[in-house]
Amino acid sequence: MAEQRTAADTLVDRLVDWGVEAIFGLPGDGINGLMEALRKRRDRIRYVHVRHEEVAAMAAVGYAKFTGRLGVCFATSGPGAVHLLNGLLDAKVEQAPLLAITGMSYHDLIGTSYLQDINTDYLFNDIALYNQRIMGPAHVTNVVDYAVRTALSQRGPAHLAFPIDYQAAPAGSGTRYVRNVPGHTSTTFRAPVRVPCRADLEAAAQALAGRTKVAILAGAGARGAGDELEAVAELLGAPIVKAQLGKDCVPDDSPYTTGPIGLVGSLPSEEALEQCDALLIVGSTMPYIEYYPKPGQAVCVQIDDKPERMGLRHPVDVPLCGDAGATLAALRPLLTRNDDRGFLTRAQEGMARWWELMAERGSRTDVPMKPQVPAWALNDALAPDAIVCGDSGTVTTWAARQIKLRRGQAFSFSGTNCSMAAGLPYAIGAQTAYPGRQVVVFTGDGSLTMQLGDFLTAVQHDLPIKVVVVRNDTLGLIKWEQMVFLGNPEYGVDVAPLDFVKFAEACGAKGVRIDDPRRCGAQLADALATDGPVIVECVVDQHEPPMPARVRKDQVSKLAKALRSGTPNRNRIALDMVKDLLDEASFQASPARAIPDRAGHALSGLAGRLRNRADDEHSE
Ligand SMILES: Cc1ncc(C[n+]2csc(CCOP(=O)(O)OP(=O)(O)O)c2C)c(N)n1
Ligand SMILES: [Mg+2]
Repeated sequence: MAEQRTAADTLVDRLVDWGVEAIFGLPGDGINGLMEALRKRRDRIRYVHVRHEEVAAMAAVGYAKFTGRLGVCFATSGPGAVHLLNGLLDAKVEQAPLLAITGMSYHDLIGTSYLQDINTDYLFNDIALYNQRIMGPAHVTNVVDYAVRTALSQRGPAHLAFPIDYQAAPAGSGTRYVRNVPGHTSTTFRAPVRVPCRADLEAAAQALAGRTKVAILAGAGARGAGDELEAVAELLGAPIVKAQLGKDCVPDDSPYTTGPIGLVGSLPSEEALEQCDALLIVGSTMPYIEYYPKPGQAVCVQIDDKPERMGLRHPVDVPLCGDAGATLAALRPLLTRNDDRGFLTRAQEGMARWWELMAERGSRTDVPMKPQVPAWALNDALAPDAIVCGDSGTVTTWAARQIKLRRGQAFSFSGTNCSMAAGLPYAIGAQTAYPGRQVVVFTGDGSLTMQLGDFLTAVQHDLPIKVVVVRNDTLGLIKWEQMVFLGNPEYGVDVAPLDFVKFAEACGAKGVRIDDPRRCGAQLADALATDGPVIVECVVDQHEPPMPARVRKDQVSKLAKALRSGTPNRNRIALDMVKDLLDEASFQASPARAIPDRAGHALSGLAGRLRNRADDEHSE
């Protein structure tokens, strides 16, 4: 007897028709009907079995971010669906096209306190851009098509709740209303190419004409538009300041970029936005509003494909609603060349000094090793087409500043959603999409231990992901925020030390420990050249401060207050800061450049006293 086709078969076939090649999830009795359909199509759609449903959704986000295609995930009803939630939020905030499928109670037991009974469509109501409950086999194709189209066109999460009994029901069973004509919807999607009208482009060109200090702020929306961006930067003599989500829109060694901005930013980026008389924003709503030019300082042209985002962070004179690449290409011929190259030249000189400082911080030989050292060493170890997945924490700062991304390399992290533990899941998604590329996670010990079980996903699926974990035994970023933003002693941030090398080995993978800065480069290069998944544990100085490029007075006084009011290891922290200042005194891009010689002598004396006290502190 021919096998009966189910409604779940209809759903999975439709996903295959949409070109879906991979799906991330974890089974349960609420979704086993879908599992059977996946099993039967395992040669057409790759099922990646994760250890936690959040990772399934985050992996789908990573897949979407690095491919521009739809990411798909699933979970069982109740707790499985709840676990997916943060990944859906990530897709929404980070604007990644995602389809989530969740199981739901039997259609005629919904709302009866049945096993794992939660209305998953209600649960995702505040997050999903498209959110429907499948009402029977005849409903499946219609909602799958619309869900996929919505996720792709609005770049966000769509969700389908699939009652258990409907999943396994015969595909042709149930009622079909007469107007629901079979075959009336199709797998049609063509991404529009949006270009603003000629009048708007001319207005933008006019607004920028004659300006001699133009800065460009580029974000995630500028990814893939790097050539156009650099061509416009050349015409306008404009430095490109990059929001961290746009780190790979132009390479870090482009002569036009001043690198990152915000708390994790560079001094030349800060100066460019502080001094510019015109601002061209391309695909960015970078959230650190205090780093934008002051309202009224600069004429502003903003390119974004979402009109509601115009003027979100900075007043806009000419909004250009369109795609970054196409809009820049249409704008370029209308622009007047800025022959005054002073602003760009000064930014380039500033960047040369900034890279000297980054090299100094990245090559220090102190023990414990400085966290900047492994980040800097990655520059020699990364493959030309490496994909780097970052994470939330002080690690964001080291990745933003020390990793000098080259043309052909890609980077992302959970930026605006700023979720911890996105790095490994994003890498699972990226490596699934690109089995032949080097995929590297740069993460913290807090983040990695949040989803550590999913290192096994990499092992199980032969995903040769390299996890570089910065081990400082603390939730470093929060420790510094408590002190520098609030003036409070650190509290509740210790992370119990874990031997990641043993953990990797227990998983059947390779583990490498790096604690000697002099051997860091060679060890990292070896680890990245090893076959299969690897965890590289970098043991670092937990007291190294992730200071902004320019330190404000109130930050110093808050920190002093925190140290006075009982922060553990306060002498060690103070010693690290004083030593950093002394080491960097001759670097123009360092905050230490402003310290007069006489104060330098006093600081050396202070360092000696702090060292004694720190030793006592250690033996207390
Ligand atoms: C899911 C989630 N929980 C909490 C936070 C707040 N948070 C941001 S960074 C961070 C610490 C990260 O620690 P770790 O991974 O060890 O990196 P480090 O700061 O030490 O470099 C925390 C708790 C968050 N962003 N996301
Ligand atoms: Mg940490």
